[in-house]
Amino acid sequence: MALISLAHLFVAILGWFSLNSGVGAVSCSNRSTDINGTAFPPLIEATTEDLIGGLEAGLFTSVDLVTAYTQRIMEVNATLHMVTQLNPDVLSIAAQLDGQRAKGIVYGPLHGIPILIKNNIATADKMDNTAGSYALAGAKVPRDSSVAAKLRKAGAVILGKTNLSQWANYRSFNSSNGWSAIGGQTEGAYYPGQDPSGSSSGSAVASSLGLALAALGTETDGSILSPSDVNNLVGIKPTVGLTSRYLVIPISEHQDTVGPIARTVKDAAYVLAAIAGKSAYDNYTNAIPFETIPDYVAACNFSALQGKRIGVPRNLIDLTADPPAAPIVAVFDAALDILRKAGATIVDNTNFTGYKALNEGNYSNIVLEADFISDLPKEYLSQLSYNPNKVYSVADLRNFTHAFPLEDWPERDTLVWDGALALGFDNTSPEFWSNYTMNTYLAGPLGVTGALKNYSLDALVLPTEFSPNFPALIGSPVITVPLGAYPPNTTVLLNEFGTLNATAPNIPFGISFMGPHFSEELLIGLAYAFEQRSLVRNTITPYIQPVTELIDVVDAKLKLARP
Ligand SMILES: *[C@@H]1O[C@H](CO)[C@@H](O)[C@H](O)[C@H]1NC(C)=O
Ligand SMILES: *[C@@H]1O[C@H](CO)[C@@H](O)[C@H](O)[C@H]1NC(C)=O
Ligand SMILES: *[C@@H]1O[C@H](CO)[C@@H](O)[C@H](O)[C@H]1NC(C)=O
Ligand SMILES: *[C@@H]1O[C@H](CO)[C@@H](O)[C@H](O)[C@H]1NC(C)=O
Ligand SMILES: *[C@@H]1O[C@H](CO)[C@@H](O)[C@H](O)[C@H]1NC(C)=O
Ligand SMILES: *[C@@H]1O[C@H](CO)[C@@H](O)[C@H](O)[C@H]1NC(C)=O
Ligand SMILES: *[C@@H]1O[C@H](CO)[C@@H](O)[C@H](O)[C@H]1NC(C)=O
Ligand SMILES: *[C@@H]1O[C@H](CO)[C@@H](O)[C@H](O)[C@H]1NC(C)=O
Ligand SMILES: *[C@@H]1O[C@H](CO)[C@@H](O)[C@H](O)[C@H]1NC(C)=O
Ligand SMILES: *[C@@H]1O[C@H](CO)[C@@H](O)[C@H](O)[C@H]1NC(C)=O
Ligand SMILES: *[C@@H]1O[C@H](CO)[C@@H](O)[C@H](O)[C@H]1NC(C)=O
Ligand SMILES: CC(=O)N[C@H]1CO[C@H](CO)[C@@H](O)[C@@H]1O
Repeated sequence: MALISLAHLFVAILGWFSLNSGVGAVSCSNRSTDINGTAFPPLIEATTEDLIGGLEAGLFTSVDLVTAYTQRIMEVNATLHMVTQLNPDVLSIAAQLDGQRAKGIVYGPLHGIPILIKNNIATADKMDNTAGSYALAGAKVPRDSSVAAKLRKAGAVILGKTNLSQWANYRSFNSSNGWSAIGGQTEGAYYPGQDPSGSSSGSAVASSLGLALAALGTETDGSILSPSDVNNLVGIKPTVGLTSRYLVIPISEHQDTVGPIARTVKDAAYVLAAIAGKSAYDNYTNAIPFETIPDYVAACNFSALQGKRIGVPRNLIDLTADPPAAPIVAVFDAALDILRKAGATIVDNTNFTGYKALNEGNYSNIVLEADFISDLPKEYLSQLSYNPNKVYSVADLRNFTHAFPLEDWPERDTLVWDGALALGFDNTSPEFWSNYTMNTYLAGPLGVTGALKNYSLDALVLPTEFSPNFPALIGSPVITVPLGAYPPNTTVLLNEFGTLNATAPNIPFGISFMGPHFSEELLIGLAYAFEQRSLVRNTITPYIQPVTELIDVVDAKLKLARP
């Protein structure tokens, strides 16, 4: 359900660009965001605890929050295309949650707090779930996906659906990150025409601008981590099986996972706590090793790095990579000193010895192709209660896409599906199993789990650009935290499709913490301790921001009440 595209970039020297040139920019307003004389942060910074505090104090309601976020979405959506659909019932849902809070009924910390979800996570309501394709427009599911149901049970308000790289980037070799036929082209907010990365592009752009508290993304290989990386965010890619994939449009049962994309580690921890846990509909969740899910919010401990051994698999850092990694690596190396000062021991060159064989082999492509051929029909298409275009297989989907002009074929090809269909086997075959075994051996014992064991490490760190692949193949967790941004003298480079600015001044990047399966509690602690010591996020300013704040909504309401 989610892959980033390999970024082989054309170099286009578009000259120097000074920051804050302000194309449609409304940044750094000094306007007070106080509500009724009580200090309240701007929504681009407001945390879960700020929102809980405001709701509990009666400074605003969940309806006010929904109203403010909706107005913010409308302010920037025409430029950034990050939200494809708003929940038409959202105001009545918020009003109901407000009523319950007034009676002292609070489902949990997220009670009444708006969250956006990626347009491949199904909800049994008036919203579509399409992976951005007209093939699934109007299709219906029998019930909520497990994660949507868990969000509702936690009291969260599902505000709308976010745009994505179509089919979570599992269709084409020549499309662009964040493009879908239904959602158009998502762009990032840190540079005009910014490649938002993907495939959870809209979730990341929406979180980055405070268009909801946070958003859910999905990842198969990089699709939470990479958009979080370039949009100045915290992304948690959970262990495969910690969050249920039931009624999430799949790519690979072995690699798909659902996780939060948020502005702070603690916000991400609140959302992960709401969606983690067993589901009768996804038996990979039976692998969860704890009776009760750990307290991820309590794991946010400023001292968590004290005494930890942290490795750097240096051979994954490719200095010849596109986009150019040198500015990132310089900031990353400086960050290692922050970890040391926080009491961690850094063990450098804990290299992943499987790197070369993994890159030279084709095992991981074969695993995804065979999984997709099996999983899309079995786990999703056959589960639909209404399938208007009668798309039941990858072959049907290819035919639909080739025949439907808005799918932009052949301009954007379907070579990924063509390859999967040509493979000739699915994930029940012996060929699949031998490839899967090689893949997980090279990425595990000769990769993540091997390095952790051989060097007696608690965790590993990498610039996020290089972190997704090994953990993806073995289903182990990763958390990315903001680290820095490209400097003003950065040369602007286009994406491969030639339509977006993939590297440019002010485009953010992050640092990733990786650990063993189900080590989210540990990783959240490490990520939080780093975040609180570096506090990078609020030093990087988007070129475009909405201006609506809660105070505007509350004022308008008071004026209405007393004209
Ligand atoms: C905000 O305040 C600072 C310091 O008072 C001032 O330099 C800056 O120009 C103000 N910015 C705006 C957008 O008013
Ligand atoms: C807002 O302030 C007024 C006057 O200070 C006070 O009466 C009212 O209770 C406050 N409302 C909220 C929601 O805090
Ligand atoms: C987002 O923008 C697109 C393009 O302008 C528009 O068609 C769509 O309706 C907008 N989405 C929302 C939720 O308003
Ligand atoms: C990419 O950046 C260049 C240079 O700043 C700018 O002229 C161009 O409009 C941007 N591309 C898009 C798609 O906005
Ligand atoms: C998991 O569920 C699938 C059906 O969704 C079933 O085919 C498979 O046998 C189950 N596996 C285990 C280990 O229970
Ligand atoms: C925070 O971490 C430190 C160092 O590991 C530990 O001593 C302390 O007990 C932790 N605090 C909490 C509240 O868990
Ligand atoms: C690890 O990789 C780095 C970068 O490729 C290399 O310089 C170093 O020699 C390697 N160390 C070991 C122990 O293999
Ligand atoms: C796809 O379309 C081709 C040509 O129109 C047709 O021959 C074939 O049967 C179709 N395949 C499926 C799976 O519908
Ligand atoms: C994408 O690739 C297809 C062939 O696979 C080609 O027909 C199409 O022109 C390409 N699109 C672009 C924008 O290069
Ligand atoms: C992987 O799949 C290919 C078929 O595409 C097969 O030839 C090969 O034997 C499989 N196993 C390994 C370990 O390569
Ligand atoms: C940008 O400036 C830095 C520091 O002055 C310098 O090291 C770097 O080479 C420059 N980069 C480019 C692309 O000119
Ligand atoms: C549902 C929705 O919002 N669709 C819009 C997404 O963006 C494209 C292109 O900008 C529009 O044409 C759609 O109407």
